[in-house]
Amino acid sequence: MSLVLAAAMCMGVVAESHGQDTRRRRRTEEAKPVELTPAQVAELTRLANERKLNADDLMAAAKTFMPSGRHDDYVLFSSGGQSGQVFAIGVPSMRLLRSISVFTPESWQGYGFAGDNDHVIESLKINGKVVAWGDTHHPALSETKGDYDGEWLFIGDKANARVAVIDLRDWETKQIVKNPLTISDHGAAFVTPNTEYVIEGGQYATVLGYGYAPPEEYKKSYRGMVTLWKFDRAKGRIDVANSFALELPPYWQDLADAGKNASDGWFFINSFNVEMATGGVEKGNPPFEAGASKRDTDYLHIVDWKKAEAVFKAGKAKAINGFPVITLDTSAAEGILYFAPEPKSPHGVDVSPNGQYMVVAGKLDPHVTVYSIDKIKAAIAGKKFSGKDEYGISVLDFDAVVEAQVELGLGPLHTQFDDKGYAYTSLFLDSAVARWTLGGEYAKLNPEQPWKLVHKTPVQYNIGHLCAAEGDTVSPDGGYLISMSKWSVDRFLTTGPLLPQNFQLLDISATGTTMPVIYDSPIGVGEPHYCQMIKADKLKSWKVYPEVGWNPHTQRLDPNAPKKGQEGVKRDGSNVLVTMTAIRSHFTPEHVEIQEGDHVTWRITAIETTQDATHGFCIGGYNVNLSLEPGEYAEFSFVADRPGTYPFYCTEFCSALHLEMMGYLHVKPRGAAEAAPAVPSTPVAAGSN
Ligand code: CUK
Ligand code: CUA
Repeated sequence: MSLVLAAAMCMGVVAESHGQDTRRRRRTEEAKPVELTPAQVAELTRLANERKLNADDLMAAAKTFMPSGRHDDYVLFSSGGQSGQVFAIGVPSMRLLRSISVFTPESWQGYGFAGDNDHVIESLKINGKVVAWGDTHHPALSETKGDYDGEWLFIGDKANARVAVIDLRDWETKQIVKNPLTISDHGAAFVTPNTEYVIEGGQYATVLGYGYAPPEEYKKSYRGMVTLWKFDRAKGRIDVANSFALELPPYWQDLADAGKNASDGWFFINSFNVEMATGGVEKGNPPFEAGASKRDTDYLHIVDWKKAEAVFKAGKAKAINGFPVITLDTSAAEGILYFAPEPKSPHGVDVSPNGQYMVVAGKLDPHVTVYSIDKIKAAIAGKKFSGKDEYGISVLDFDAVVEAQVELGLGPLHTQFDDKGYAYTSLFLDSAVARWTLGGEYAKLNPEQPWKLVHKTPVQYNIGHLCAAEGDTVSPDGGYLISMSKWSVDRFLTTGPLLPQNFQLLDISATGTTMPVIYDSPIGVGEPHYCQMIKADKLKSWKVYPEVGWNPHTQRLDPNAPKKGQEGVKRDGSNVLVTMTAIRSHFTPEHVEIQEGDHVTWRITAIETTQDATHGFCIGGYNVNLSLEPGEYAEFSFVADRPGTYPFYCTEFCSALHLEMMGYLHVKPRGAAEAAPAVPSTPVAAGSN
């Protein structure tokens, strides 16, 4: 063996043993109590003055800085807006940990780049057309007894009415379902307290089942809907066969939230455009924005989902586009759906941790309106109705169901909760986060009067959603709150006319009027809407796949996964099967010789077991790139319709000899002078290790 080769292999060995490298150190323990020397205080003061930092800035830095190797306390799962993805961000450092591909192909993760018939691309088809993006709005972590359990994450695509299921063991998308009734949605996804159902609420009314009717027939033919997707936790998939929907009037349903504790068994949906305005500025009609805001009230939809489930199971749903739908008549007759008036164009509805209160924020009303589930139940039982809507649904008497109205400021949108009896509401027009007190059993938790505004912290600028630590569960943690500010304007360096959104971290650990912004984080990849913040130690993520040859799509060992020593290229007519393994720092085999026109199936196992020893695999010109995480098995196929010599290589810098981790795909032109060489049909000898 030459010296050079010996040295190179040695480097490979060093790289391969990296996982056990004792030089790696991570700071997990708390540092010793700090005592700054006078010299350090002087240096810190000098630095602060040099960088123009005040005492609050130093405090904010101390609250958010993560020493190298220290882990964050929380993970924020954020919608990625038009990027179609989910972002995972550490809190309090606000460091981006990962983008999870959901509705948009993404090459680093090899998501949608596995040749022809890629299962991701197949799953993105709507009516036969690949729709390769999404407008993700509302992520929903799976819950057990109303608390995040860290197992699954769901997210809706507003543009195309799809819901995705992400497995939080490997943080990969496992399933995408397309709503069979509606083209676009909005109130997705929300889960019931034990993740029995993943709820997908709609928004813009259409003719259910992708039908057509002119706007003149709006009231007669257009409808809203809410879909209850049954989640099968054992299978980790939405069980479409046991899912159903409710027909709703063509009011534009907006956000939704599931009841919990006192309101378990119910869910709540806002609406706007109860006016049923049909717009048409081009014909001299009032535009939607005016037409949909004429009335003083819209309707809070109150749904008894346990009753709806029983009605569905009793076979009383009617099929639309092959999907079971409980009609408005059935909902009215069975007492599944009720309305309560809610002030002017509401946006968010959020259920308090004890399930007692539903907080509705009206975009055009400076108050939040708080409904009580006890009062709602009593009003339904006592038939305290103020009438019926045009579709026969009973409207509850407003005064009979409202607990409080709290004046907060301009443009209230969304509300979250903490562990101290406070609620937090985003004020879009005021550009502020309002802290206010809950009443009832929460009144004893804080010193202020119940149902009162306590404080407003300005944010920059125009906050949409906000998110407190586990702030929409039965047991919020308090401590941190994210302001998902829509505009950043002057907060960062200018990035051309398109500017990032601004996630701002607020410290909500103190009571009263202390609630400072302690970090600004630009999000330059899409416009996120909602996010949820989970305690990091609830996540039980895999470090590597459980076994070598693991198929992430089935989440089990795959019988087709190539094993070491069995690699090779086999031909059957014009079908070629490539069986490959990948390990630092080589693919086996390294040469793959085929004929133009061959149908190629290519299987690769990453036979690594070391954490983070990920390889990539690309074939330039054939639109193939895979991410081969330790233990992962992947398969792709393509038709070799372009002859030539194609280097394939590893796209992750995996070792000192990463650049050498390559090989050639030789596609011989049809009718080349030399007859096709017999490609080896016996396994190729394994590599040098
Ligand atoms: S929506 Cu975006 S700010 Cu889609 Cu939840 Cu309120
Ligand atoms: Cu494997 Cu680079």
